[in-house]
Order: sequence, then structure tokens, then C-alpha cells
Amino acid sequence: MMKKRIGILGSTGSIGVNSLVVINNLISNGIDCEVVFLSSNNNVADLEKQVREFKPKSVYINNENSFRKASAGTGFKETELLNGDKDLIELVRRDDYDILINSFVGFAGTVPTIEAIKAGKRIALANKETLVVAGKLINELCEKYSSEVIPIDSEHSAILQCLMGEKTEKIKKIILTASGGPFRGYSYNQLKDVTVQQALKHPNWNMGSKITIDSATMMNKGLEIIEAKWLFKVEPAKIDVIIHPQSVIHSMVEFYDTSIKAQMGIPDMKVPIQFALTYPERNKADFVPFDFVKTPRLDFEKVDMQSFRCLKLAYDVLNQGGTYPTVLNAANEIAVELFLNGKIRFTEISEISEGVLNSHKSIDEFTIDDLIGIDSATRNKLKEKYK
Ligand code: MN3
Repeated sequence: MMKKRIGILGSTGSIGVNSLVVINNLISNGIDCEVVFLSSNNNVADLEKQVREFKPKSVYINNENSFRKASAGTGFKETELLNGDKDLIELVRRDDYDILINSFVGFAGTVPTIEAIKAGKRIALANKETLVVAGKLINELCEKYSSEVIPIDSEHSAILQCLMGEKTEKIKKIILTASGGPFRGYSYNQLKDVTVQQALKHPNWNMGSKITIDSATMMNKGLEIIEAKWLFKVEPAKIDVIIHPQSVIHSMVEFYDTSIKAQMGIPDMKVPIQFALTYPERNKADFVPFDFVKTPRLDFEKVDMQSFRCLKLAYDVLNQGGTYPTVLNAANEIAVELFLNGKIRFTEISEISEGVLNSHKSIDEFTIDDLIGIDSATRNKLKEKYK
């Protein structure tokens, strides 16, 4: 079997750390893997530990001060240290690796994904924002350069697994499950007073702060329905969301004979990460197995889009298409930051996004540079307003 040569963007975050555990699991189960590069925004201390263990050729550090600190120290003396957009693009285009795990947060993940696709890589994608803003371009590029995007997002990994051996035209519905987050059952009025601390407590998954807030507003599920459209090439009317508080069923597909397939397991990101690295194969893993007797109940509820307006906005932009998803994503990223910094209420996250969408004039034909321009214009407008 061919060696898997892997580069990780965002190796000190929760997906990155889990990816390294998965790589060790694959190695101990007889799969030859090499970590070619690692990267972090500014977590130099954790990067140093990862470098000692995995000995990558290169390390990319996004934050300039952290990069200088790392360059001055001794922890990376046998490693090539990189910084800045040019280095990042050059790194993901190299031919010394095959699989890019992209777990950057937000729009920042888009350009490296595109450059790696152009270089013919497999993208194991945890950065869902990439597909939300540029799904159309990414699908075109994957075809042109014979690259592939394999989702790490647990719902989409579940759908991919349900669809193996099936035909797209026989899908009746894709059903994404959602835990409902910490505020499941809250009315819109109740949501007005929730605190940052409450919002950061996710019942089932342990993740970074951006995605945890997105889960609390249900914007995460909104981004995921758009992600599903581009990954599985299904029309918006065929994408459903159902609340499933236990997060045991990671998602489902209903076919036109009414048969439904579900993919299940304990909520553990290591499973979809490993599948993205080994697809279409399945490899042995020593992860904690699911126990039906310990979790005897699986519950389901209708989603409440009156309270969780971010999900409603996402359905709107999913139907409208054009550059609306780019604007929604940018507005949401800034609004989440404002909420985390105590500058706005929880419910203002959807209000701000809705306001920006209402004033946007969408275009149907666009390049990646158009999207970068629209993204930064949206951010600047909001940063100016709330500074
Ligand atoms: Mn998910």
C-alpha cells in the first residue's frame, strides 16, 4: 500500500490534534503515514511538541509575532519555518505530500483549499466555510484538476458513507441531524439574554469557540446544509434538518423507495477524520465503540427556525445562491467575534447577518477574487459599524 503523506493546516486546534491521534492509530494498525507539514495560527508551544513527535519537514505559523518567536527559539532548528500568504500557497502546492487536512477556521481556509485542489491533492476538509463561500468554484476546480474533497464534518462523512454504492438520482432526502446545542427548546426571547459562557458549553462535542457559538445559534447547521449541497450535488429542497439531541446518528439519507440509511457511532471526530484519510477504504481503529445498552434512547424533534433564525437565513441563501452565502458567512464570522467580545447580544448574531444580506446585491458569475472582495467588504463594513 502506498504511503499516506499528509499536511495539516490548523494542527493545534481540536481537529488537528485528533488528526494526529488518527495518524498514530493508522500507523499502529499497519498503514504507512508521514506528516509532511504542520501549522498553527500562534500556538508555538503545542507546535514544538508536535514537531518533536512527528518530525515534519515544514511548519507554517500564521501569526507574525509567533513566527518570529519560533524562529528565535531552538524548538524548530531542524524544521523549515514559514509565514505569510505567499509561503502558505507555496506550501500547499508542493509535490511532497498527497492529502491536505484543512482545519483552518472560517474564510481563511478558502484560498489554501483552492491552491491544493489545483495541485491535485485530496482535501480532507474540516473547514466548511470553504464550501459555503466557494462551493461552485471548488466543484469546477476538482473536476478540472482531478482532485477530491472528502468531508471531515461528521454529518457529511455520515452522508458520504450512506451514499456509498448508491446513485445520486435515487436520493429522496438528505437528513442532517443537529444536537440543537445548549439552547434547544429556548424561545427567541429567552435567547436574548444568554451569556457567552452558556453559549460556549456544547452538550456533546468539544470544539473551538467559533464552531461552538455557531452550534448554539444553529448557524453551524445552516453552513452544513450549504456544504451538503456542494458535496453531494443535491437540490436545496432535498436537504432536511432534524434535531437529534444524543448525536448518535450523525446523519441519514432517505432513498426513493422510502428506505433510510443512517450512520451511527459515539460523537468522536476521530472516526470521520480517519475515514477522510482512508476513503474509500475502511481501516481498523482502536477508538471507543458505541454501546446501545448505555444509550437506549434516540430522540428526534422538529427544528425551530422562529427561534434559531440563523438556520432560516442559511436556507434563504441556499435557495438564492449567487454571492449571498459569502456575505452570510462573513457577517456571521464578525458577529460571532462581536458576541464573544461582549459587544452584542446572542440574538444580534442573526439580526446583523440578516441586515447585511438585505443590503447585498448578489452576482451570479464570479471568480475567487470577487469572493475575496465581497468577503472583506462585508467584514470591513461591520467592523466599522461596531468598533
Ligand atoms: Mn458537523
